[in-house]
Amino acid sequence: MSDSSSHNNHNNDHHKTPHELFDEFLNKAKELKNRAEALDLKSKYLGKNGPFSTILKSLKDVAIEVKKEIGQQCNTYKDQMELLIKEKLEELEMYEMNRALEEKWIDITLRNSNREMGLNSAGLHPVSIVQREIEDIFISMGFEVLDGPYIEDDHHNFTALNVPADHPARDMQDTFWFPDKKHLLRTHTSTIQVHGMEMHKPPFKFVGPGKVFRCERTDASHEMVFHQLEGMMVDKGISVSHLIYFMKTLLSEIFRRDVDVRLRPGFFPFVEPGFELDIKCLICQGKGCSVCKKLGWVELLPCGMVHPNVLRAGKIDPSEYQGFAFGLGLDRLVMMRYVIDDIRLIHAGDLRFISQFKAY
Ligand code: FA5
Repeated sequence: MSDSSSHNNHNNDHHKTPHELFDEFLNKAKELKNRAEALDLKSKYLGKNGPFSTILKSLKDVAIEVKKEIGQQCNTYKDQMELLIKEKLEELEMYEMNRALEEKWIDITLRNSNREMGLNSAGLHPVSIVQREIEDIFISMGFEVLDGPYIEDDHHNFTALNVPADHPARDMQDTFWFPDKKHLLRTHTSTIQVHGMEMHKPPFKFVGPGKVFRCERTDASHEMVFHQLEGMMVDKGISVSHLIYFMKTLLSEIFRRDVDVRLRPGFFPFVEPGFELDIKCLICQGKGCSVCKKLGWVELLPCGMVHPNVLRAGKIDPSEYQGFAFGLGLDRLVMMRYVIDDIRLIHAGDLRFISQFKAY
């Protein structure tokens, strides 16, 4: 079909006058959308095999006057067409350049929204996602968020937390000591309790998230560098029921569904009474696996009522003020929430793994 129509066109071209061809050219020139089309039109009408060349070639055998007249006519049209195409090309070049500028225009004052830069939740590390959510939950309940240093002294990591020198509880957490034997990498975020009491007079309530360091053998649920989130509330008349209320709120906000937990006595020198809050392992649904060490339960949220000695070390009178504290295992919580069966995956730094996590 297209073959036969082009054939017809060709035949028709043969009989068209230079004026008709020029008219036709002008009409087509109006429709030109880009430079490629303009160049195409040029070669069709002005090229060696174009209709004007064909007419000029066919003038060989006609009378000299006719030859002159038609030849002149053709050349005038050709010159005009040449000029018109030149102008059209310039015009289209400007238009294309402006359009490209508009399309590729970059507003350098805009904030970068590149996901891979980690600037929105799709690019955040799962520990950061959960940490921020917990911070928001506690901020909404009037808590402050505090920070503390990784390098601590004996006082902040142990003594002020009712763990005097030579106390056997120092061996509960294997410590990375500095060669001066005075400084260490904090083994828990409970150091932030001590800083918090230095900074604030009661009543106060804060959370303190961060990295902690222990010289431990790694396995599916243990890392040497991991994350905890400390919490402390001190006021008049604080009791275990406050503690349980805040822990329940935290877990229901984080999991947004019923999860089985159990509270059992736990020993930590800085709390009395002390509790271990375990969550039924969500990796094996309590059947027993490498994460829960075949127990069906995962230690997640140790907590208790702040020991009077800790309050005293923080210059707070325990007969006037009471408090509760907790030290959430943040990586374990991340594992339970996203059903990750090995803590080492969380910290291996493989972006293919890390970039899968989104906030709820
Ligand atoms: C403590 O570190 C206490 N400071 C917590 C505390 C704070 C108790 C305030 C009472 C009041 P523990 O050593 O059990 O406790 O660690 C707390 C949590 O951190 C554990 O329940 C667990 O979830 C997590 N955790 C402990 N060791 C590791 C590890 N090697 N790798 C990953 N997570 C760990």
